[in-house]
Amino acid sequence: MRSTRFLALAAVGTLTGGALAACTSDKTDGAAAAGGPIAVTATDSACELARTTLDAGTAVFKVTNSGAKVTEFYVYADGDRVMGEVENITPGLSRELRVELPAGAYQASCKPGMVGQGIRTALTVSGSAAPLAEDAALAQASADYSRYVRSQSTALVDKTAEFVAAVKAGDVAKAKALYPVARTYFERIEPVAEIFGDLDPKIDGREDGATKELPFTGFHRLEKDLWVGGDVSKDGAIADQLDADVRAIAAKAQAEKLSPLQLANGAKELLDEVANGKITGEEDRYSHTDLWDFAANVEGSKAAVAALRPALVKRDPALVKSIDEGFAKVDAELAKYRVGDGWKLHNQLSEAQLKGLSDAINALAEPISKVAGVISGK
Ligand SMILES: [Cu+2]
Repeated sequence: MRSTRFLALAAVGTLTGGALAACTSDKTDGAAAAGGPIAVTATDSACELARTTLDAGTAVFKVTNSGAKVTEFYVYADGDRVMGEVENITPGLSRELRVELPAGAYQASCKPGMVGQGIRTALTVSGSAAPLAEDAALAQASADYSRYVRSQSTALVDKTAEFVAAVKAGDVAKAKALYPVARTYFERIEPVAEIFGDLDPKIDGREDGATKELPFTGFHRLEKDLWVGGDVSKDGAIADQLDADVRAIAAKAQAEKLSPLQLANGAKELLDEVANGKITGEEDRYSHTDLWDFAANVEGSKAAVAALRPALVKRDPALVKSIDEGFAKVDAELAKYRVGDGWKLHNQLSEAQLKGLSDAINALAEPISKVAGVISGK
């Protein structure tokens, strides 16, 4: 689960730069633009797409934030199933999103401030295109990654049940020890979790993101009660709800088959999670166990890349080399803070040490962001 709080702060910092960004319209009509990226101009009150009728296949959206708020862009299928998303587009910035879309009806959505249903536009996709998974190596990537999701989600259910049992037994010390461990299984498969709408915020939402419809529940609610109040005697219902939500998301994740582009996008999203939630200490603000999540996000990203590896090696061996180097640097940086089976607490790290971690993540994010383009050939 990403945060909105720290992103709001980031937005303030970039306001001046953002205001200079010209609100250029890339509107081109018809055939001339058919092959190129679809320009999306996002402001605080509008979400303009240069085209809304697309050919089946890989669609490339180029989202430019011309507003003052941090925004994000989603492509939804029926029932608000997320086909693809790109978050944290700060004012003045452009980011690309590649999504494989078979013929059908979809909705595009910009979410200024990264909240709510967003500003929606209907998308119509027609015709047919060979799915990327027709390529044997890419089909294999999806199958391999599904196996990873199955193993992680099974462990997530088990470890969450142990954590929940400790909470319900009022064993604060045991619950505190199990909290970061149970979470690692969730954080590894977070891009899959985010496909399923409200389950992710129910399990992993923060207090400042809570609403009337989605009150403060899940891991972080119990984290607060364990670390701040030291009292979970009234949390039986919250604990049961977390157990049920985790079982529900695990069942859905196991039934899901991620497309090769969802794997590629997920590998990048996990690093964005690290940059925005973990380096800042935002995610585990009461327990300061952020480095457990940090390592899990990196491992999840690595697993997605590993699944895509045979396909990537064929298409761009140099990219694979720089990704490997990037992961090795992150691992070396992280290893400095290993303590037994776990990690140092976030508040035990100096600014300089956090900067070292942040630099390594940013250096890795650069080649990882190219994976989707290489996979889709677009
Ligand atoms: Cu999270």
